[in-house]
Amino acid sequence: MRRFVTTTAVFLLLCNTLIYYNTNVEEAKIMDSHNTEEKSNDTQSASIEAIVYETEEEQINRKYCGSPVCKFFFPFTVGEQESRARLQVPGIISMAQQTNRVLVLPNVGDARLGACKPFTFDYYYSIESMRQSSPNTIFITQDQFLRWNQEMKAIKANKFTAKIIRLSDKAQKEHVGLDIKLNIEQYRHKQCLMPFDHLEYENTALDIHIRKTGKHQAAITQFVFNTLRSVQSDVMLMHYRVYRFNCKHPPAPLTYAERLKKHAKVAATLLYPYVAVHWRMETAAPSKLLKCSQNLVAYINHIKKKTGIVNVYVATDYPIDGGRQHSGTFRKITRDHHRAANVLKSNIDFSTLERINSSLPLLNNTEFLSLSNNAIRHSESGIPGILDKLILMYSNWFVSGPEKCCRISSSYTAQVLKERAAIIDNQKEFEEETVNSVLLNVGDRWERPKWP
Ligand SMILES: Nc1nc2c(ncn2[C@@H]2O[C@H](COP(=O)(O)OP(=O)(O)OP(=O)(O)O)[C@@H](O)[C@H]2O)c(=O)[nH]1
Ligand SMILES: [Mg+2]
Repeated sequence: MRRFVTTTAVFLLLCNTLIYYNTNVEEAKIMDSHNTEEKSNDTQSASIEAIVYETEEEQINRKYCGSPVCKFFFPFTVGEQESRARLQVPGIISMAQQTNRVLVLPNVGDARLGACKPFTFDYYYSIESMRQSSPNTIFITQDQFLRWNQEMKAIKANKFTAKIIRLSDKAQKEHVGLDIKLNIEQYRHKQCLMPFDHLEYENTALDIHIRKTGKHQAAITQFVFNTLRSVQSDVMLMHYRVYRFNCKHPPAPLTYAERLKKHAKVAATLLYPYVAVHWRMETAAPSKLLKCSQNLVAYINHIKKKTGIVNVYVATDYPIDGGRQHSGTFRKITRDHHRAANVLKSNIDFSTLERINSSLPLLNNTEFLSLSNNAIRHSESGIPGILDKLILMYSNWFVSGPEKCCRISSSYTAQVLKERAAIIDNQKEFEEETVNSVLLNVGDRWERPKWP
C-alpha cells in the first residue's frame, strides 16, 4: 500500500512539473527552440527525471536559462550611437560565451542601447538571427531578466550576487582597477538598475582598462576574457564604454528587425529607381559646406543624366524637414549648415523618410505598434536612422560626402557600403533580373571642394 501511495505521488509530481515546465516555457518564449531541439533524447529524459526533484528556484532558473542555475551577463549600457554600438554586439556575445553566461539584451531607444531606454532590444534588432548564428548561447531581454528577478523575489529566494564591471579603452596598457568604491544606490539610480532589486550588489566595482587600438587584438581580447572569467558573482553588470573591441572570431553581425527591413523595402519600392545620398554633416567643416552643397547638386544632376534615374532620396543627420538634428551628438548647427541645406533644397527635387512617411505612415502601422507596449514617441530618432540606412542600402545608386563635407569615417555610411557590396555579390546570380531594384554601384563620393 505504502509503495502504491509513493508511486502515485511521484507520478503526480512528475505530471505537475511537466505541465509547469511546458506552459511556462511556451508562455515566456524565452528558450530558443534551436537550443532545445539540439539536445538529444537521452539528455531530455535525464533532465525530466531531474526536474521532478527541482526546487521552485531551480524551476524558475530553468525557465529563463535552460538550467537549474543561472549566471547572467548584462551589458546595461553600451556606449556610442546605434551604428557603432551595433558593431560592439558580436564582441559582447563572445564575452557571454567565454564566461558561460546568459546574455541579457539591454533596451534600445533614440539610437542608443541601454537599460534606461524605453523599447526592448527586438525593436531595432532581430534576436532570432542572433539565436541562429549563436545556437549555444541563451539570449533574454532586459524585461525577461526583470521578470526572473521578480519571480525570485516573490518566492523569497536568497538574493543573487551582482558585480558592476566597467570596461573602458583610455589606457596605455591593459590593467584592472580592483575594489573601486561606488555609491551603489546612486549609481543604480543613474543607470536605471533600481528595478533589479532582488540582487545583492557588491559595493566595489571591477574596472577593466584596455588600449584604444586596432593592434594587439589577441592579447587585449584574452586579457578581457580572462578577467571576466575570474568574476564569481551570479550577475555581471557591464558598463561598456569602449569605442572598438576587436575579438578574433566574432559571431555574426547584428541584423535589423525583419519588420524594419520590410518597411524600408516598401519605401524603396515606392522610389525605384532612385539615387540615394547620405550626408552626415556633424563633423563637416562649416566654412566648406556651401561649396559642398553646390558640388552635390552638380553631382546629382550629372548622375541623373548618366543613369537616366529621376528620383532622388536624401538621408542626413541635418534636420532637413525641420525639427531636431537626427544625431544626438550633433550639437552645433550654424548658419553655414542652413545655407548649405537650402542650396540643396532649392535646386533638387528629392524625397526623404519624413516625406515618404505621409504615404507609409509608421505611426498608423499596427504591426509596428504591436511590438511595444509603449507608444512610439514622435521624437524617437533610432527608428528613422535605421530606416534611412536601409533605404540607402537598397538604392540603385549611392553617394556620400567627401572629406571636409561630412564625417568621412562614419560607421553609419560604412555599413551602407558593406551591405551594398554584399547585395551586389548576390545580384550576379540573377543576371536576368531586370527589375528596378538592381544596384548599379557600391558607393561613390561627390567631388570635394578645393581648399588651400
Ligand atoms: N535619420 C537619420 N539619422 C542619421 C543619419 N545619419 C546619421 N544619423 C544619426 O546619427 C547617428 C550617428 O551615429 P553612429 O550611428 O554611431 O554613426 P557615426 O557616428 O557616423 O559613426 P562612428 O563615427 O563610427 O561613430 C545614428 O545613430 C543616427 O541616429 C541619417 O542619414 N538619417
Ligand atoms: Mg557615432
